[in-house]
Amino acid sequence: MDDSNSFVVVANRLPVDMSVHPDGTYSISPSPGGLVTGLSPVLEKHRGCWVGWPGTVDVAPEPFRTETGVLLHPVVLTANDFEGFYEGFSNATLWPLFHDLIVTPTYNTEWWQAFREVNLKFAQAVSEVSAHGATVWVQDYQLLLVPGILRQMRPDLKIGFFLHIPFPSPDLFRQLPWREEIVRGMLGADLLGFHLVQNAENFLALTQQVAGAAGSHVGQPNTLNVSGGALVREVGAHVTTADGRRVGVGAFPISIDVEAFERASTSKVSELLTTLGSPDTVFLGVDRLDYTKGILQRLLAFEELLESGALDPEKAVFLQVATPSRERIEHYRVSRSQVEEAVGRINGRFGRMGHPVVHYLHRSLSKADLQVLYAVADVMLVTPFKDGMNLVAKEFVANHRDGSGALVLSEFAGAAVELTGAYLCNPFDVESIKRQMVAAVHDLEHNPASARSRMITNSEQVYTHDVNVWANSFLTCLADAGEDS
Ligand code: GDG
Repeated sequence: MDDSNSFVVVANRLPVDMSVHPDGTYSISPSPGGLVTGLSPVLEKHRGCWVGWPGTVDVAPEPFRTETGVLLHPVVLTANDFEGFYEGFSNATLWPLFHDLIVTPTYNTEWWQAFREVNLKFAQAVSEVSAHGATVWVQDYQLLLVPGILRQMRPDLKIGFFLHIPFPSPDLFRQLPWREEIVRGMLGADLLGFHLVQNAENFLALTQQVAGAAGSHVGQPNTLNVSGGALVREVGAHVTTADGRRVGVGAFPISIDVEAFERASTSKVSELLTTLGSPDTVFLGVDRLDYTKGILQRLLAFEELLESGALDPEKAVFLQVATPSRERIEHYRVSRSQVEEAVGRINGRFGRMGHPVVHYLHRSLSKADLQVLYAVADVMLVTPFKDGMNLVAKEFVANHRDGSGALVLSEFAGAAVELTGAYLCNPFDVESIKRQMVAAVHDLEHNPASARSRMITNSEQVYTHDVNVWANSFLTCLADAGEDS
């Protein structure tokens, strides 16, 4: 037991993937994802402790420090925990519900039991490693009950919670059979952070409807005064709980670590361009292979533009990186086969030997390789049906600080609030994606000053609102939060 940590982050996953080999030894490699991208720099700065699951069932390594000084404290999950808590309740109930029912959520009581038990396990692990009066930052939808459990176990802790995915409208959330317990769990925190003002407002409206029904006395929240993208120094609103605690509620749009940004080498960029046949226009998509990300729709848009002759298959290529994700869940398997069928069909129709029009990778790339893709791309396509923020959009923008390139962005991505120089599209409408792809290509070719000014607007936003602004704003508000009303 190590109870000396004064800054503890707890997230479902550790920032590493562990694999167990047949001889019982294991190896550990970094694992990509939005949460890791956002939190790693913060923990490195605080030399903090990260509590989470290492990605294997029934076994976990002893706690260890990473090269950058972060103490990783693994939580052991069983195969049953993994199925009920992770694949079930987290990813087949909460994920679709919080992403506005893009697929239908499943409500299953056994999954809910597993979710409660595993949240208890995480809270116990945090309680063991946290020093008296420590600051604990709980991350994301898998751990919605942890703030409430921790508050009971360790009233001395300062507890913050940040939700990385959207918070749905109260009308949707109220479908959840266990809604009161979830809201009460969240209200165990001193400060609740969301990406967008809209998410925070949804939560505030809900506490009045649901937590009131559960016996909490919910005060009238102040007006939210934090606008998306603004430097947040004050919490916008408060909720007063039954036991008289004030819980801060605010919008803290996450961002990327621009300090760690390294430009791809020019030789690698031109090497890749040559490999691709030196096309005039490179379109790029980079996503976890998730049905919320709208990968199929953007491929269809590309196909229709080739079909109509608006794009020339000799002059345009589409690169799509789809990182494997949640592969045992049915909706993810369906989504993958639809994407791969479309890739095959488009190449069959418009490619020629040695010259596919769509280059598709279903694996995880190194950060350095990803930078090369961002640098090569003329038009980045980020077209989720719904996304809390979307860091890929911000990474592309950071790579084009010189004003080159263009970003086609879904109006339903949180990032759309800040990246006002993007070509906004409605991802449910293939015509809208097509229109914005064509507009972006047109501006790059015929109206470069306008394209450049749009990208400069985007990159200025990202460079002045990086991940440090996000973390410092949240942690400053957390330090002030939690006083009795
Ligand atoms: C959730 C929310 C929110 C992807 N493929 C590779 C790779 N990545 C990295 C990207 C980016 C991150 O993963 C993905 O972040 P996103 O924000 O785009 O999406 P989610 O994973 O869904 O993240 C999201 C985020 O949390 C943070 O709050 O923005 O809305 O859904 O950093 O670069 N990295 C490497 N190889 C890959 O193949 N190295």
